[in-house]
Amino acid sequence: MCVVPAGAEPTEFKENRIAMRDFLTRLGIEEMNPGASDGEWFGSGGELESFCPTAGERIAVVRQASADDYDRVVKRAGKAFETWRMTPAPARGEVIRQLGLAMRDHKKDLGMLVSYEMGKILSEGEGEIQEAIDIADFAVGLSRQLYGLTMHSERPGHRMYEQWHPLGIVGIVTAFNFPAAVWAWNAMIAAVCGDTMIWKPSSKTPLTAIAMQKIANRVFADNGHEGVMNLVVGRGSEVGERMLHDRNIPLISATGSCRMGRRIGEVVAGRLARSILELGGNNAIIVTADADPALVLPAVVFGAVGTAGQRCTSTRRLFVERSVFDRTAESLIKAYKSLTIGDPLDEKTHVGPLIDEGAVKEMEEAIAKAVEEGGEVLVGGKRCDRPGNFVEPTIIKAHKDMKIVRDETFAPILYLFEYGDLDEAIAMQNGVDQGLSSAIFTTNLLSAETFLSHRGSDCGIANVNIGTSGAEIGGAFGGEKDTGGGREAGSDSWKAYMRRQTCTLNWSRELPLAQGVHFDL
Ligand code: UN1
Repeated sequence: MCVVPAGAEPTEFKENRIAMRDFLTRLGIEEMNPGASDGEWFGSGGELESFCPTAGERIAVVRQASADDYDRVVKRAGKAFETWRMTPAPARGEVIRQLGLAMRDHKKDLGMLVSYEMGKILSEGEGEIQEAIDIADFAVGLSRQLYGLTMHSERPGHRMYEQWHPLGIVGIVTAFNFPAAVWAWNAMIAAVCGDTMIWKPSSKTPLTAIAMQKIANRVFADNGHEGVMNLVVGRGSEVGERMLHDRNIPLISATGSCRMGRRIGEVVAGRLARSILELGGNNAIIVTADADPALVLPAVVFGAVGTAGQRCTSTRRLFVERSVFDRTAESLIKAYKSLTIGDPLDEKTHVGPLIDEGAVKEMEEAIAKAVEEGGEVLVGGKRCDRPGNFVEPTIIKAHKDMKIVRDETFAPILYLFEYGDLDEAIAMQNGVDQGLSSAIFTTNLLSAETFLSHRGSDCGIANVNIGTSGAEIGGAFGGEKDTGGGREAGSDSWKAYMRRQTCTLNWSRELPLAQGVHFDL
């Protein structure tokens, strides 16, 4: 089924690679890049290579940050905080407005870099940069709306209100699958809130981080605010651990696996600091008998195979009502067979490669386990017979006793289940440890509202007639249970990046105590 463009050899990408050097140059990526920046670029740790997952060639090398480099960055971020927090929030928003414009100027090149380094298709690469631009726009507006409440005091001549102050240095840990946008969710909001920050990107996608940081450096330097946004490319075991334990960092916002999040949550809670955790998902779509098949098909296919199944929000489980099961399965199999797998920079491609060899192995293991547990591969199931980390998007007919369906495998595997009534489908959907995203396809109001009710989906995101992935930045993004409970991006997620202060002001000439307490001297 693997529809791969003819001549699928690494040399096939040669032309692209030559064109590519141009955009890497335009983004300031060189053969050898320092990976730490507080406005200046430096790095005295070991070398890290970045590979293109499509053809496996080395794109460039990064000189990582050592523990000493990390300390230098923290110092600079702390110093920048002293002036940045005193800069009025709308003036901070103005810098982010300029950063949004600068990202617009480089959208095409950045989108190509994301696609080249991470392997998602070009349209999704550009979409990711659009998401970064969108959150910048959101943050600009927010910079004039960091509202606190006022309360009526129970005491005469007293006024009570709350205000929001910047928190300090925020640590941002991001994953390879969204190497630009998830940083932007955190960075743009943290910046207008008056925080400075240190970004530790995934070691699988350091170049996208360096390109984004270069743009940020330029904009912040033009405005005389170096050191607000900082980058540290380095090993989790070195700089990552140091960051977790660092009492200079009151908030760590991290995206990654549940295992990683558990470690971060424990360490950060151990020093009574805060974390925002956006961890694994095991997202499901429920298709009722009255669902519109014209919506179901593209939503499920994009949800399950978009970004080659490597989104936190990817659709991993599909529950289809018995009477429409065969019809739905057939149309999905047909659609999967028509997918073009190949160079993500080719506009005809639907599915690019997985990030690395390890991801291919994990997918193969998950499929083998599913078969062992009684699952039936309906389509796909194998790695593609070509160089690179290409795999066939796979649908497995599953039953609810299978253990593997409880795991998040970062690959395009869709487990297909048949169900009888909606309560059963909702119970199966909620019956996993993760709780990020969920969706129902139905034209029945009662089914839709049941799904959205307190006894419906237990996830942080619940959609009707929309797939599980591709959330807009305007809402709060995150999930429940093992997904970690954090919220990033829109709505009032900004509150996590600030400290709340409740203020009571006495403008009378008396000193009454609250709760009617008397204490006469
Ligand atoms: C992620 O996979 O970590 O909702 C983020 C989506 C994107 C963000 C995904 N807007 O699919």
